[in-house]
Amino acid sequence: MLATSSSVDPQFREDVLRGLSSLPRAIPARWLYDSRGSELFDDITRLASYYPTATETRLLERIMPEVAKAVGAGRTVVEFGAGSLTKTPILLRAVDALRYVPVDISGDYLREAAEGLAGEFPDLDIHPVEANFGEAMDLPDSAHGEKVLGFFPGSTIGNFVPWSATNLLRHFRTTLGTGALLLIGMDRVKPVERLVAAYDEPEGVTAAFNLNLLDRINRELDGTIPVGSFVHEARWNDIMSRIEMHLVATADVTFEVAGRSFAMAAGESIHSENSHKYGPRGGRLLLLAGGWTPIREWTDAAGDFSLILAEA
Ligand code: AVI
Repeated sequence: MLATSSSVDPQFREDVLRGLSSLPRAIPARWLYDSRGSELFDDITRLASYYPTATETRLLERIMPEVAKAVGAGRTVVEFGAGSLTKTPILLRAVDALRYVPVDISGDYLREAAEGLAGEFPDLDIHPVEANFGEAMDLPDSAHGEKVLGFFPGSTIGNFVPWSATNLLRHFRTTLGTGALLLIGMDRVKPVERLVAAYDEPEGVTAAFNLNLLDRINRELDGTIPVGSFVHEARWNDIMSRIEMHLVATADVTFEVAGRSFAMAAGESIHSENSHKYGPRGGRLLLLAGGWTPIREWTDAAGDFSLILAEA
């Protein structure tokens, strides 16, 4: 069924039309996450080849006594992009959080996260905030200042190009206030074969996640993109230190989106996501550039993933 024009996010329409008209063609990664995309991303996190989720969860479990010591008890935990129901409880329990403020653009997702945690933490004051965490925002008073711990796991920072990643970190700083702490997950640079295998696995879930963007465009923007004439590709861009996801046309194609016509030649692609990978010093420098002073960094034994604690 076609979405009515009133139910389509005008920003989606604008980003897609601009992205398909520019060269190289690129659409911001946030549009990968409609409800189907979010389900597929959940499936990705359970794939054996997608190491970040399991590695970060194990690392969090291991370092929690040290984090708790560094952070102290009774904090308000503010999670940007709520909420990983596997990772969040580990942190809340270890730091004996008083208050939990999940921030997400999706109200449905927030309600689910809040309900999921309420049973497990009956004494925790849960205060969801429906907002775009990409912008500075007003949070409840308890979520500002020295007793606050921001949490940004999952290497989501990697999906932002460095100039926008530093802007994001500055917004976190403004939102959380001087003296706040931030615990942030960053995926590390590693051999290309492992990186590519994590983003293009034999099960084809990441391919489905990427191709779903074209289905979404067809559904919501009255598109006629021949989805069967596109394939998913994960490319390592060494100079930019990032995995890129592309949707590559396998034949010359023409199609319409929102009443506009487009043509792509075989081999041309639509760039749909960046996932930056950081070395130890690069990750800490990014934090410094965003106004945060790194205090500690922990990595798993293989050096695949790191969690950094920083102070505003
Ligand atoms: C959400 N984000 C951190 C994931 C990543 O690894 O960049 C998104 C993803 N894209 C493909 N697989 C996972």
